[in-house]
Amino acid sequence: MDCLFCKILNKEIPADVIYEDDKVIAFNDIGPQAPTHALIIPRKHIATLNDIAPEDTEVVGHMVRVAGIIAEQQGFASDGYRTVFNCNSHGGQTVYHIHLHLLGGKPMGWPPY
Ligand code: DGP
Repeated sequence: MDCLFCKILNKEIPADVIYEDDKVIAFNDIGPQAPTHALIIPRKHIATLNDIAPEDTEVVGHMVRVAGIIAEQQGFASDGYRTVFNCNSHGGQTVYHIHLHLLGGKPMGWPPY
């Protein structure tokens, strides 16, 4: 399967990995939009949010929990942070392996466009 994030998972492409366990890994985004901009991805290839199956809900919940763990580790949990899932073209998704963006370390505005 020609998936960039599967290649990162398989260590075929290098990445700055900041967290990993049996279900997910997290690494720094190549084009950071905040002092911390990490991507949390499941080890299972799931192309988009529309492809989440009933048996995937545990890992998706775990991705959100890992965002909080990283925020604590990086020291901005209490100040706050932004998490984003982009889905398909209107959502701005460019890599078709679901990923949770974690952005922190500065105040962020809303709406995000
Ligand atoms: P999205 O637009 O939501 O699909 O986000 C994809 C993100 O992936 C985007 O913020 C840039 C990041 N990205 C793309 N290619 C690479 C790469 O090779 N390495 C890393 N670390 N991040 C990448």
